[in-house]
Amino acid sequence: MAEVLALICGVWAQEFPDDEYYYYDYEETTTARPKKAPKPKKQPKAPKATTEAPTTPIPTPEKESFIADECSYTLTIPGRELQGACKSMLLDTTVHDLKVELEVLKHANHQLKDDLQKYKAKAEEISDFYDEMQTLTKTWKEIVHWPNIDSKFQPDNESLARLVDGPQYKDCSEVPNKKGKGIYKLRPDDSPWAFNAFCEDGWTVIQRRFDGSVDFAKRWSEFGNGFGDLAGEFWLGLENVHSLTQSGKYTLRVEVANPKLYTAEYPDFSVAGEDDFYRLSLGNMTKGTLDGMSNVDGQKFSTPAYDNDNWNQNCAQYFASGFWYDNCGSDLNTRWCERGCLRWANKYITKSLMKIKKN
Ligand SMILES: [Ca+2]
Repeated sequence: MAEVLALICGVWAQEFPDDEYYYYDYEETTTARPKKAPKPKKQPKAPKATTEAPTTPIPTPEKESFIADECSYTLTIPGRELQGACKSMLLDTTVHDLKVELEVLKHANHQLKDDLQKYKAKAEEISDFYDEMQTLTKTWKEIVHWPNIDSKFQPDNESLARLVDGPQYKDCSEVPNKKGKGIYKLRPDDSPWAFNAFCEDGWTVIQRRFDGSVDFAKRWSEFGNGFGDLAGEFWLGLENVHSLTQSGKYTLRVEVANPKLYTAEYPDFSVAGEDDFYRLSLGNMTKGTLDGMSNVDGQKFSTPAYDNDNWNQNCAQYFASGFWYDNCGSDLNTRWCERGCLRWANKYITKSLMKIKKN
C-alpha cells in the first residue's frame, strides 16, 4: 500500500506542480494511513515479454469533484479516499482586487448619495421657481386682461357718480373718493367758469376714444370748448385743460390699446392759452412703455383751418383731425375705425385715454 501511495504522490506532483499559485496539504480519511510515507521510487521497467502480467496494477486516481473555487479536492483510489485542500495566492489577489473594487463602489455610492441630495435640492428650487412663475403669470394675466382694459376705457354708466350739481372742486385730485370714477363739477383757481369733467382715481380725463361713437372731425372752436359725452367718448376742451394747468405743472398719462396696452407719462404737462395756439408743454416721458408725444413738446395745436405743424402740408387736414403735430406722427383725434386708425408712435390703435393729475 505504501508503494501505491508513493506512486500516487508522484503522479499528483506531476499534475499539480508546486508553483507560485498552489500548495497542497493532504489528509487521509482512512484509518490505514502508514506511519511514514516512503519516498516515491522509480517505476520498474515493464518486462519486455508481453506474455508476463504486471506484478502490481497501478490504480488511477480519479478526480471526483472540484468544489467551489478549485481549492478543495476529493480523490478516491481503491481502498482509500484522500481529500486535498489548497490555498490560492491567485484567489488572494482576486479577493484583494474585489475588496479594492468594493471600496471604489462604496465611494461611488457615497458620491451618488451626495449627487442625489443635490438633485433633490435642485428639484425643490425648480419647484419654487415654477410656483413663482405661476404667480407671475397670474399677475400678468390680470394686468393684461382685455375686458378690464375695456372697462378702463369704457365707463360703466350705471355705476358712475354724477355730481355735476354738487360741490365744485379745483380738480379731480380734490374729489373725496379718489378711488371712484364719475363726473364732477370743477372750477380751477382763477377760472371764470366751472365745467364738468370725468374723474378717475384722482386723475382728470381730458380725452377718451374706444368705439367711434363721437365724430372728432371738429373745428378750432370745438377743440377749444370741448365736445362729446363725458360718460363715453369726449374731448374735454383746450380752454378747460389750459384753465387746469395754469395753476401748476401736471402729469399727463396716456393709455392706448390695440388691444395690447401701452402707456406713457409726461411730468411737465401744460397747455398755453388760445393766444399762443394752445401750445403744448410736455417734457420727456418718465414712465410708460411707448413714447408717442415727446417729439411734439412745444408744438402749437393744429386743426384743418390752423396749420401749425412742421410738415410742408397740413396734417390736421390730411387726417381730418385736431392735434399737436410735428410731421404728423401720433394722432389720437383722427377718424376712428375698428381695425385701428388712431396712431400712437408706430402703432395703430383702437382705444385711447388721456388724463392729467397735478404734481
Ligand atoms: Ca404744415
